[in-house]
Amino acid sequence: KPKVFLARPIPAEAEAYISEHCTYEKWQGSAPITRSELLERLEDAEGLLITGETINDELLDHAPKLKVVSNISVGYNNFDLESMKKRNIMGTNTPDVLNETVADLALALILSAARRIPELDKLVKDGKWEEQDDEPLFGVDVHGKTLGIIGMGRIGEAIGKRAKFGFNMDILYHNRRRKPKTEEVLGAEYVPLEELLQSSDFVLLMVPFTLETRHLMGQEQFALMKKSAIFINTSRGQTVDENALIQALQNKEILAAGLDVFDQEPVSTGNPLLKLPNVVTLPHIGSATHQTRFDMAMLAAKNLVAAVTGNEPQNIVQELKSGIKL
Ligand code: 8YV
Repeated sequence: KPKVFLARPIPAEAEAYISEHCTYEKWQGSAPITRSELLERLEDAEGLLITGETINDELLDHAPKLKVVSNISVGYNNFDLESMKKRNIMGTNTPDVLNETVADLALALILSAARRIPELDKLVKDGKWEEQDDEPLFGVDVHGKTLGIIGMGRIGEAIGKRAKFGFNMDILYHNRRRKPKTEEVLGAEYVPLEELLQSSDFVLLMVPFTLETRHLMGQEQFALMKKSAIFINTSRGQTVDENALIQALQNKEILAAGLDVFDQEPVSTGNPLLKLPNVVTLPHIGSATHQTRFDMAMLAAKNLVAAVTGNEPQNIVQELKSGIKL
């Protein structure tokens, strides 16, 4: 049986599936595996199961037998695609199973920021109920407003559906390529980024993090947004110039933000974003429901097993598809 290493704990069912087809070792530490601990465990591994650990030359030099890295995550910005390509290492991710769950969370952030739910929650718990009727604590409407989605992939579309059919919002979008079918389903309008920023009441970022999307939102982009607009990020923190976001919020160039992701994670407690009352923060939990994390782990286990047993995994990432020899 091929040998694999599981660098993260996974549900028993996923582990049982792997054990039917592979011999495996797993990280059993109480804290997440460190880089050096990971590098030490790779000598015999033909397959590696991870969530987000950087896969680059350094790691691959320690893994002479490796055929596949299975990421329990749809985003794979942790893959150094060039080093994987030159060594013919397969990389897989877990698309689709998390679309609806991440979309639910995106709407939660929109609603939380617009209706100031964390601020008001705190107020109630602090015994200041009477203050809730003060106009300074009123929110803004979500229904009937314009949502601009930057990155109309599968998750973007699931968000658009909720906004359109649940909240009667108008949808603008910007994407690498147009999506005629999505335009039809959502009545969404494809617009240049500048127009999206100028015309949206809510600007939501749902792009993968790549060289092209790094700091996609910077000073110039925030300056184009309406002063009354709310910014939501459910993608990757590095797609935003965080200092520019902080400035835009502090200078009231935009109204508020809802963030599931940060440039540095875990976010440092000194980050000014955490001090702003009009910023709703979450610890990167877009996909974190019991069911969805289970489904992601199962899918990652299947991708791992397929690759090390000579079959084609369902989810080889696009950039690594060509040139893979099974
Ligand atoms: C991560 C995510 O997998 O799938 C992604 O791209 O960002 C998440 O679902 C999750 O944070 C793992 O810890």
